[in-house]
Amino acid sequence: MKILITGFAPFGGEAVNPSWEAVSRLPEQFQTSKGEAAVLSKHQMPVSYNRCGQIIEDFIRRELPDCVVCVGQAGGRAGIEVEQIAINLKDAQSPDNEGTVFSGEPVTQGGPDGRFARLPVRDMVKACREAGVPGRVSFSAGAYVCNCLMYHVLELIEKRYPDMRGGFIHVPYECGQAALHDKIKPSLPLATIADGLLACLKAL
Ligand code: PCA
Repeated sequence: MKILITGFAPFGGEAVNPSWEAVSRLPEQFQTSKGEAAVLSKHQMPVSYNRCGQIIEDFIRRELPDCVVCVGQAGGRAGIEVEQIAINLKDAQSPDNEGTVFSGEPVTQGGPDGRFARLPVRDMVKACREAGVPGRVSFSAGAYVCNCLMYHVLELIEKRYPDMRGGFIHVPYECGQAALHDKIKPSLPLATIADGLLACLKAL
């Protein structure tokens, strides 16, 4: 099984993004819990509403993976959160890394309001927790760039790659990053975030 996995570049004044740091640490090859050989192809995504869709589309077209798993940072969340749904909305006060701000705009004009993940979200969360890493199913990926990327991936799958699976996982701050903030927010060690992600992927 070929898995295309992405993490994001740092944003919002942070020096690192734990999604990319954790994805970088994952082994390139492993066995799933069903004994299938899995190979990872890793890419870093820019925090850009306007470019993320085209970039993931190019990766998918070039690599034709069996599964696409995008990962992003959700500062303030306390564990690994496998997203159930992407919504057709771009709406956040913070600009992306290109200075773009959206308020109440659709990701795709005329698209459905929401698109469900095409991943075994509950099995993934179960595997994560059994590996000793806190996790849960999340019912909101927000309305910023992560949700936008997830919506694009699911739209591409629906329109062009019906046999492909795909979805999104949010991860918390990593401890070293959180330690730089004056206000204490939940965090996990980077190695633990990577362990949780790997457990999720083994459940695919
Ligand atoms: N998290 C942001 C965008 C990039 C990232 O890692 C989000 O949750 O939308």
